[in-house]
Amino acid sequence: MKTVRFLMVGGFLGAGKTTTIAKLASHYNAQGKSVALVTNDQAYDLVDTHALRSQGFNVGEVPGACFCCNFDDLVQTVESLSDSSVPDIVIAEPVGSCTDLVATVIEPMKALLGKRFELGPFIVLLKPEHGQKILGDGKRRGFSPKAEYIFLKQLEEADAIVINKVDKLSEDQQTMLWKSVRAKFPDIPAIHASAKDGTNWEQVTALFDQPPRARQSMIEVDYETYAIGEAEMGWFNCKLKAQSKQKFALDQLVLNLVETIGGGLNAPGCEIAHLKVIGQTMHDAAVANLVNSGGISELSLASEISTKSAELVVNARVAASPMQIERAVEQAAGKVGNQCQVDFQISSLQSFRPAKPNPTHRVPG
Ligand SMILES: Nc1nc2c(ncn2[C@@H]2O[C@H](COP(=O)(O)OP(=O)(O)OP(=O)(O)O)[C@@H](O)[C@H]2O)c(=O)[nH]1
Ligand SMILES: [Mg+2]
Repeated sequence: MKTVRFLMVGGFLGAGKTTTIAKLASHYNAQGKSVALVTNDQAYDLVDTHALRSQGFNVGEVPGACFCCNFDDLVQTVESLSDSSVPDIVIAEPVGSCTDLVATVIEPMKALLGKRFELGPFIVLLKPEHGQKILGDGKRRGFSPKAEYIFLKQLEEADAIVINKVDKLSEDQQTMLWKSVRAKFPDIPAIHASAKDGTNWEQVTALFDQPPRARQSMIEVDYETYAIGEAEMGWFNCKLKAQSKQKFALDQLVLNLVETIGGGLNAPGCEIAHLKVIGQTMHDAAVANLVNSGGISELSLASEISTKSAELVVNARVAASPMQIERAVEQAAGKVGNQCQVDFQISSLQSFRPAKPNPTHRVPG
């Protein structure tokens, strides 16, 4: 039986996991290897799944709970991806607010499925937009200490840390993050890279080619703190049908929506972790993102088309109440609809705060 290499790419909400996974998949495809991807979320209707499929990738989805709490679904999804032809590599993206993934996903995979899957290293991306606040001088805070706890635990369990988005960091910012990572996690290899422009990409792929680090023990995680930190995040997903008598530019519409929703959430103590909108027609897709409060909304996938109708999906993870996010989305739909002469119909609305993590398996520390 063929052994499948299983890779998981960690990192906080908006760190660049989906971007990295797409780039890795293209890299392996170019080497003649077949790749299957697995996305994951606490909710349904995932922008990432649509975005990766629109780029032609073979994607399985584990919705409704994170990998650690839904381990059996992860295994089933990976198995179903191999139904027609077994991929050489499976790359999985866990939920960006999860931690303790080595003890609850990687080690159980090894123990239960080690004959069929060759586990790769657990590489965690450092999100600089929040890393600078959390690892910096402590003055510019975004999240509460309990949510920051998750950010730091994610890095602590990494086999290697990739400080991502180096293309948008000044030399000083790079140095600051580098020194903080070295001081806080002296034993974990780290590199700077950009999943977007490919800076240090060879080093990134070399990391993923390594075997996992031999571990003496698992990290310690206080599940009470973890649960409170995760529940600080309001989770909101919905679908929108956009229709107009005249053609509208799809890229501009999704960008406008993200900017306007972000503007509506610009309140003290209300930090955006990741707000993303995908707009799709039969053949094209556009994705807009905002990864921190006060940041700049940007297009991560451009469609370059105009259309009279599109299906949109909004995924928002924000340190705010689910009601606040829902109101901001509804108001933004009204405002952007008026500006662009587009009629929006909202459906499949899901909003909640994540429940306390309850892993299916956890190997003892
Ligand atoms: N400038 C820059 N932007 C990046 C880079 N990597 C990712 N991004 C952008 O960061 C945003 C979030 O990227 P994603 O890949 O969706 O992040 P993610 O970690 O998958 O986010 P979640 O699934 O919500 O946890 C998008 O706008 C990306 O274009 C990078 O290396 N440089
Ligand atoms: Mg993602």
